[in-house]
Amino acid sequence: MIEEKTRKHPCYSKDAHEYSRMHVPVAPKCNIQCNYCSRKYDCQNESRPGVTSQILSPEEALEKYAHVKEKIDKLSVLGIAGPGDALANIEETRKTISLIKEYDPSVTLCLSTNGLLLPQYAPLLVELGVYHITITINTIRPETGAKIYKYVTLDNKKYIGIEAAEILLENQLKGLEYLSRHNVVCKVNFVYMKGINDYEVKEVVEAVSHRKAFITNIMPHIPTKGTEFAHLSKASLQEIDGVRDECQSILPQMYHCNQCRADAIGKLTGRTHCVKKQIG
Ligand code: CLF
Ligand code: SF4
Repeated sequence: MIEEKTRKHPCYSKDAHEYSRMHVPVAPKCNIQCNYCSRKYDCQNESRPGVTSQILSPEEALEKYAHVKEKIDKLSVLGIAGPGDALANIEETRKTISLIKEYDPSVTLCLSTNGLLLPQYAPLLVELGVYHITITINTIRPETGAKIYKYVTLDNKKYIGIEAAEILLENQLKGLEYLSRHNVVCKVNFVYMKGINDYEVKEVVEAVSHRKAFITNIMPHIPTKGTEFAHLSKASLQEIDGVRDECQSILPQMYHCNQCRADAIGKLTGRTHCVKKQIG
């Protein structure tokens, strides 16, 4: 059943291009601050910067899903990808999933998260039947994490620096291990930031491969005005493809990510950021 769902998931299977995914923007809050993210926009761990999504309540999300399901043929996936973190808004996420699953039991449920709350909520996600989960892991080195994350908030306490990065990393890896053990098909996103984590791609792909991730999605950081990392230069399309090619022998790579917004609907429109023919 999960294999069949993966086969029809347009992000996880390059051949599933005739299938559509629909995001519902029900998760506005976030519990960390990435230095490449402006809170004015959607979560950059799955989104292009510079776009914002109107927040929906779980009931509105159901209404929209029902409407779209009528109109779009082969809508296979319902995803929650922000605009903040799906798990930092667990009540809204849980309710949305429950309502939509009740309405359409055949739907494939998907979400993306920074992973901070996975140790707490991974069992709930498994119970809810979410078998496709994306975790963004940008480094496995706490000293690099301290450069990427301004702070991490957990149990009403704010952490900074190496301590914050260690907490986030530990939870991401623990979460990935738990989900893999429970047959969840995990994708790991990596935001490739020149001069920050560009020499760490392989070690991240290796670390998540050991923990049974299904695929990695190496995405270019898109510099955003008003963020700490606005000054970083953007990797070229060829550079990103080159890194993906290098990592192919470790784990399958995604070559067709659209870096969607939190309210994206429809088929993946092809390679928005890369020009080379898809080989993943
Ligand atoms: Fe959405 Fe993400 Fe699920 Fe896909 S997107 S939560 S896995 S249903 Fe897909 Fe969009 Fe790339 Fe994400 S193209 S940004 S990888
Ligand atoms: Fe922004 Fe997403 Fe990072 Fe939260 S996890 S700070 S929404 S990029």
